[in-house]
Amino acid sequence: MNVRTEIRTILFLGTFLPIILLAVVNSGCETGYSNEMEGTEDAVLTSAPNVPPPIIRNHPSKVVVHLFTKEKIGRLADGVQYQFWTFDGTVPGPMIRVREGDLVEIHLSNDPSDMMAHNIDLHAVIGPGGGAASSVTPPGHTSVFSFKALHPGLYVYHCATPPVPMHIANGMYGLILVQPKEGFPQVDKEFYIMQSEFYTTGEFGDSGLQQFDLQKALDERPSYVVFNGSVGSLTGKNALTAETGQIIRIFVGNIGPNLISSFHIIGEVFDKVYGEGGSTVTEHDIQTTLIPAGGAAIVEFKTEVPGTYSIVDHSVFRSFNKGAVGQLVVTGKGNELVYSGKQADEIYLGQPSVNNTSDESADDQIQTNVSTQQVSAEETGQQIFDRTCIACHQSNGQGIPNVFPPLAGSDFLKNNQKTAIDFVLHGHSGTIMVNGKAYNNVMPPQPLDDQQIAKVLTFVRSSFGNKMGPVAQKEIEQIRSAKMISLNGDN
Ligand code: HEC
Ligand SMILES: [Cu+2]
Repeated sequence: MNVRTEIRTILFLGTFLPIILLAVVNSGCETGYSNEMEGTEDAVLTSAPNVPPPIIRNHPSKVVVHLFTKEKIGRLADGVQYQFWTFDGTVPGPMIRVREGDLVEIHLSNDPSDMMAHNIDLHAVIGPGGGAASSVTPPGHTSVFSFKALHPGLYVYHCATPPVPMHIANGMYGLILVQPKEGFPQVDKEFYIMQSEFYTTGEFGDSGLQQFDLQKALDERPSYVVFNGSVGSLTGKNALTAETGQIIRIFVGNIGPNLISSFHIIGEVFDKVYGEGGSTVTEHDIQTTLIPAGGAAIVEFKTEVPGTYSIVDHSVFRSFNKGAVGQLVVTGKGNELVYSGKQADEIYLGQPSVNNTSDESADDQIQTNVSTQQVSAEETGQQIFDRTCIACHQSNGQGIPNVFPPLAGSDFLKNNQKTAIDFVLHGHSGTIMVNGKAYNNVMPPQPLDDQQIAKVLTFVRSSFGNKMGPVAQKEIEQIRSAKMISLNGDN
């Protein structure tokens, strides 16, 4: 190239390059995107709670998705195993992300060691069985089919080989996101959560390898309701993390197989919800969003205040007793205008007229209170137990595993007579050990007078197989007055 052509090139580029660039940028803004199919790429697959990165192409491509099925024993909870049937060896299976208009080619391989044939039904597919009809794959085979991602949104995929409910119940599901061609607004973090149930022969927490229980599945009575395939998959060291001031987007799926999820994050409000996983924001300022079985939702919110936020199905027995709880740990500087933190802790002695108090000197008590006291004078320890303790410690004092400690055969009760009185009088929160198991929950103070407490503890100590001596009313009085003094001292 001689000097003259060089100058000409520079001149040419100098004049025309900005115009060319402008044209490209403009076409991007006006028509947005090309509809021409261009190139081939392998899909990035991620296991929960990770989400594949946003797709920044402005044209459709052919996207190849390699999945395999594998039957394997895995952890359902601490000490509890289950014979899972999986996509890619995980429950849920990997998250797939494609772009609206893409031609998606699915390669489904079934591990040679599997016992069953498997296939895949993607709810984003328009075609028989959502692809299931074309992907029945015996062990040691691979099936291939393709589909065009016509509808943007978040979709469930699952195995649909007969018996379909069993393949789903055993763990064969995941999410596929068809990103709208204009993309999603940028956020700081994206997560993938999928809720599901497990129907095991044992009850929640029963250790060892658990079998699928068909009757419980038919009765829609799961032993486990979990996020991301197991109890604890999103808590403790597995908790999701974020910093204050970040915008979080969660892609949430619910496969069921039976239950609807009332998805909620305790202490957050969803700024945006893409209802039922559709391509548009349908709601703002939402506390709890319903996710049908075989459906999804996209939620977005901004973190403002540091702390640990529980992610739950607000059908709360599932969360507190069956495993459906995760955590989002937010660190960083908080905004005290948004949330003050605890500003006071003062003693409250109750309304004299409604509190079932034992204060004998208060002779101006209203009629109902007097009658309560009259009833209580005749009440037996068993009746007091049935009225107050039974809700948590259960009818035979057996408690509820991991939630309410047993009173039947409790070594704690046996070794800590004074502490037991203190629990009933003042309640207790924090970790205690009962028969080698840790409990970390809250027992509220019980609204009973000294005589009632003596009766109920005497009953508990001599029932449910317990063989401990009676508790005298005097002992209760001592502990109550000791505590009163210390409280007065505090003031
Ligand atoms: C609202 C639920 C609830 C009620 C009602 C309740 N408890 Fe408890 N109780 C608990 C919890 C939870 C613990 C464990 C506390 C912890 O983790 O700090 C506990 C612990 C205890 C313990 C010590 C641990 C053990 O297993 O030995 C005793 C004793 C006890 N409760 C007795 C009673 C008696 C008696 C009553 C009725 C007068 C009663 N509780 C009512 C929830 C309850
Ligand atoms: Cu299957």
